[in-house]
Amino acid sequence: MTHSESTTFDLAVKALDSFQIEIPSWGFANTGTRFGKFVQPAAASTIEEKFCDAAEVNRLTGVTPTLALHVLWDLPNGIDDVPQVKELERRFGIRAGSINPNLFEDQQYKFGSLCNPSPRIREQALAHVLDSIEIAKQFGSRDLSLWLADGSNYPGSQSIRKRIGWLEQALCAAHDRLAPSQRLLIEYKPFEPAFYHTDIADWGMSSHLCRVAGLQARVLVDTGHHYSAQNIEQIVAWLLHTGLLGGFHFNDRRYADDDLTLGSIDPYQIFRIFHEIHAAAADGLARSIAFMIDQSHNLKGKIEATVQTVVTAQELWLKAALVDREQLAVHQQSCDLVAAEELFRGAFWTDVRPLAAAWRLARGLPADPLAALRECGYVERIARERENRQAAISSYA
Ligand code: AFD
Ligand code: MN
Ligand code: MN
Repeated sequence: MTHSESTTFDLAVKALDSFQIEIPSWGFANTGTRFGKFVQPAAASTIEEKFCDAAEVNRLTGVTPTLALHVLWDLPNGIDDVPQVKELERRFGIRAGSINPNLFEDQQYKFGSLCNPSPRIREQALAHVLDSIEIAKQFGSRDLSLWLADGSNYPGSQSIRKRIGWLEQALCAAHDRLAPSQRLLIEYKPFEPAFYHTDIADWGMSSHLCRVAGLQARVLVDTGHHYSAQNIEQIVAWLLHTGLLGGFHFNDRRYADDDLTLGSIDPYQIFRIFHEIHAAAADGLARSIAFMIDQSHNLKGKIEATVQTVVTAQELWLKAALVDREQLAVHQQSCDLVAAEELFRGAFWTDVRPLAAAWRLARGLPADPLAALRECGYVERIARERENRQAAISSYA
């Protein structure tokens, strides 16, 4: 199909109408690195403030209706906090999204959680996962998003194969507790905080664990969880081909799991990932893929960085949608390398900001969400309110 002006806009509308991305509650809170944190007056410190900030991002962008929750940080009392959060869902028009158990902060997890040599600690970790699944059921959340920090720091200090067996048992038990509509997303990460081996280090291990756990388990690809030379879009193509791609935690990185804002270092990589998804969707493959942001905004303003990330993700998604895949297939088949590459890169070089702005106006949204955030004074207002609240609290402390 040739890409006339109207066809391009039709393509843009179709692509942007189909795009949603989940924002993380922890992206609004003060976070840091192991060298400390720089607190921000506008940072959210309560689940209510996180929902409020998420609602502002969704008001500006229109594509972030769900908020990923971290059980320990957002629901400190576990399932007992669900009614309060359901009230926040209603009040702010934002739904609870994926539910993230916390298997890495408790002191008992020093030598692992689901892979800990102690059966008692493994049982407690599994109990937390099962509680998190119940919380997900009460919210009607589809995805239980599991990340383990489990691993070891020194060769010979742990049995890697025993830990695989313990992990398989735990994930089977967790999978058996899922509701029919739920999924277990198994995230992999080759390094940090364990520095010799991590128990779920790559997409192959995660894929194996999905197959062992059951048909509702899927792989979660965190774009920051790869060695610098890894071809992530190739991993994505394999997971699409095998039907194991559950979703993404998007961020960018220069060195490691830096949790920088998506597209800030290598936008072309995200474009290439999105191209694989558009192409697979055209083949009826890419269903129910969860797009989620997983970033820590240590230096940038939390809400500004989140809006910037959402806008960048939309633009890269739209750029990838503009690839003329039929013509590309012709060049690929004939091995016309430069023609294929020039067509592919041509879509990436396209400035889609006018198209995205037109789509936003057609949907009753600000043409430039970042500018709208700056103009509306939301950040300044909540910074004053939250600073005053902190001052009031500390005056009683
Ligand atoms: C850290 C981990 C992982 C996890 C996230 C939220 O590296 O990406 O998904 O925390 O728990 O970034
Ligand atoms: Mn992640
Ligand atoms: Mn991470």
